[in-house]
Amino acid sequence: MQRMLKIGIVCYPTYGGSGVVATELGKALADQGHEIHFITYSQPVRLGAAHKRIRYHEVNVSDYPLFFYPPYESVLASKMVDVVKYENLDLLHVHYAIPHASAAITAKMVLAQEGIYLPVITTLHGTDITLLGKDASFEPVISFAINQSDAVSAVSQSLKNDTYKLFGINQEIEVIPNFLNAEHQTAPSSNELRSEYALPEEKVIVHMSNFRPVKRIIDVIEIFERVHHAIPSKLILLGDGPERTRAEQKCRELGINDLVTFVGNLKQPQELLGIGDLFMLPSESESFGLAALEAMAAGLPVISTNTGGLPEVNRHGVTGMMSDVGDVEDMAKNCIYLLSDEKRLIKFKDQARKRAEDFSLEKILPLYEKLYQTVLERV
Ligand code: GMT
Repeated sequence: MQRMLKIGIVCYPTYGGSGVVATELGKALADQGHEIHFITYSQPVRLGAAHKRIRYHEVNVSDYPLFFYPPYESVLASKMVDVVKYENLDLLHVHYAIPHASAAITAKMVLAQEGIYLPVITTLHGTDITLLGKDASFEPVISFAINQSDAVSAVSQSLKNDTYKLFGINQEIEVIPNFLNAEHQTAPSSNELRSEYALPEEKVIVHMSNFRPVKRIIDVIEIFERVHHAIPSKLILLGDGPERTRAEQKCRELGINDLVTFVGNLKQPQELLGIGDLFMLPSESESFGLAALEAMAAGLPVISTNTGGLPEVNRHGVTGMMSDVGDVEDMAKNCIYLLSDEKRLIKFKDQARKRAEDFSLEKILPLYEKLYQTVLERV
């Protein structure tokens, strides 16, 4: 019989793929019978309703006049030590290298002094490697934290390759892809909701992200500007972030603001994804592309770039189409190709939905549980 574990999960609680994956993983593990302790600075957005096997431990950094930079990493490590000791955790699973993996390694060393062995599992999500990895000021600490972890996973083969390329790693890295939660697997689409955003003869194009520069939101708008002349359509933008104002200005400048809805952040985006016909993700870099997977599960073919882990999710000519980063002409051409032929669009929608099943919770969850068991068997 499988042993039920007490697991600490550390993640960014905000909107963003790594926090979503960590939270959904914790919820799924709790459903399996494990006891989950989230350790973060605020309640993870996807945590939702209370669960009898989920606890949440908030990390509070006190405001002290001497601090120019609040010492979050030290407080986080101390909190980890406290929760591991007093809740008798079996292991810590940290998502994102900086500062979670490095704080976990500090906690591990503190606990070792007291004779407590703390296994640390680190999951790499993307920009902790692809963007921060290029910044020499982080490199020694990221390499150390990865090498000192008891097990490391990356969300795609591409991210695994980048990690070996950018850091001095002597650790085995296991690829465990992103997965879909139960709501995404069952979300129905609604004609009534669709009619609030578009006329029956219009197509609905959707983009969802945290509007960071890496998402190239201006490309989304430039592509849509080309598409709507050929295909009557509307653009729905889900999410929020630093590029939103620039994106709004761009829509006004192009005179398409009536065709574009900025919805903002949604805790449960699947209902709106479900009314779409096509999803756009023209990212500069993307280690996996959870948003694309969530869209595919809702039956939206994906027009994306061919960067990072995207080709491991989106199949060119099957579940969507891919282009080089910045090639807005090609992406607009691909959108028109898919939207202009109803039979072709339906075929792509079915294929996208089918491909998303490869990343179901049932398929991916056991990979994490196996990783935990492997680490614990070494004790
Ligand atoms: O994409 C973001 O900006 C958020 C970022 C994060 O770290 O939360 O997402 C990363 O992790 C996701 C979950 O593993 C991946 O699906 C995203 O592709 C990845 N983002 C990038 O690589 C830019």
